[in-house]
Amino acid sequence: MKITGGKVVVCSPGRNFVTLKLETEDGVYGLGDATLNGRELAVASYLRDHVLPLLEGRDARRIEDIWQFLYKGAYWRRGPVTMSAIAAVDTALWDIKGKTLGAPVYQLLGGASRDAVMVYGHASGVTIEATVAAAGGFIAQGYKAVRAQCAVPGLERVYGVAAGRAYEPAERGPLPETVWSSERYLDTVAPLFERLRREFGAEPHLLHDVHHRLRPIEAARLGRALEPYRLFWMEDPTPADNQESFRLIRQHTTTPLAVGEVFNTIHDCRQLIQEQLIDYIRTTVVHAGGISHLRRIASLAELYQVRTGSHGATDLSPVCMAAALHFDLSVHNFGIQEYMPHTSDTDRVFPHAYTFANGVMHPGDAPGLGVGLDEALAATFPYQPAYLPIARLADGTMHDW
Ligand code: EZ4
Ligand code: CO
Repeated sequence: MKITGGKVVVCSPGRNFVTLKLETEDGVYGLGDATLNGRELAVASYLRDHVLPLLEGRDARRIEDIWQFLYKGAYWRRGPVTMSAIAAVDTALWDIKGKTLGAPVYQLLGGASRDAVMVYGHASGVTIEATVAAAGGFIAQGYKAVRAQCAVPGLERVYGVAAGRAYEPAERGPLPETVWSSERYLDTVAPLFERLRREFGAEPHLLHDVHHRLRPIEAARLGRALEPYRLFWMEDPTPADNQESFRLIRQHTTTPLAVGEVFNTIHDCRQLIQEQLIDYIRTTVVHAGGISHLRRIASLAELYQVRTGSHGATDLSPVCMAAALHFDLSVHNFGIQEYMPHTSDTDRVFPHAYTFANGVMHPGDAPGLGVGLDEALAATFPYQPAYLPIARLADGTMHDW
């Protein structure tokens, strides 16, 4: 079954998405998400100018061989642009295989290991009480797990806290700049979780995202302060460029640690997993080489009792969300899946079979991924430059994400 060609669709139904559509000689097509938030067009060009010409005429059934061909054959390995492009091809090929065999992708991955996929929602607020109210809204909708982020007194804007509208990581227009203070932030987190536990008791899972903002010793102190509130995880406590940083955090706290949304290969987390420095690995389909590579990461993690917790913010398109859900349902050491609903325009551009009810999701049983792409509608939402905010300290020093 030869690949006859493909196209890269860039659209912005509320936010930017890059989607690969691979076509085969018998008319079956597959979709893959290639969205790299704030750097979208680099991946679009990588696919259009460098990958699609190499795929024409290849057998779409040979998923593993095409993955190795794109990874080893490029000479220039790894990196978010390369690995997002490979991910899009891999995801599209799994979609094609499922459609060809008349099976949902999770059945090809070994079948369901559970009935459905537990997800967590994002609660935030400008005060602790507003954050508690937002978390209550999720729990009332049946969510079993909620991430909570709160504004910090004295800081004008804090990433992850919705500014009166749905939380969206990127912003259109000029590059947003924010001022950060780890000292002020550190004073706010434990009181928030103390209040959340008082309100909701022991039952709901509570999560928190540090967004790589702390130094290891600060993160260790935060993890320790949060121990009484039994978090499901503390996410991205410090940048993981140096994987050994996590050893210091680990020595000081039993709060579970999650990391990996910015990782793009197994090599970024090999030490973290093998030395059991983390509890959850958050790499996802689109940024880490697709379903094939994510399964390798999960298999390594399984040996060390590390579970998965895939990234699932709105900058991952419904195509990635569907792929993640097939992965989550099938992989044995699944932990949790992040879920932020897309805008209704995005849902109309990408009609999908996956569903949410009572705090869990299911990818559905449509053949392949179970996601479509309305190209005519997508064309009415042209690309709009948008960026994640940056953070500087009060004296102007650029700060870590
Ligand atoms: O910053 O998706 O856990 N979720 C997050 C997200 C990420 C964005 C980056 O594009 O941290 O908000
Ligand atoms: Co995060």
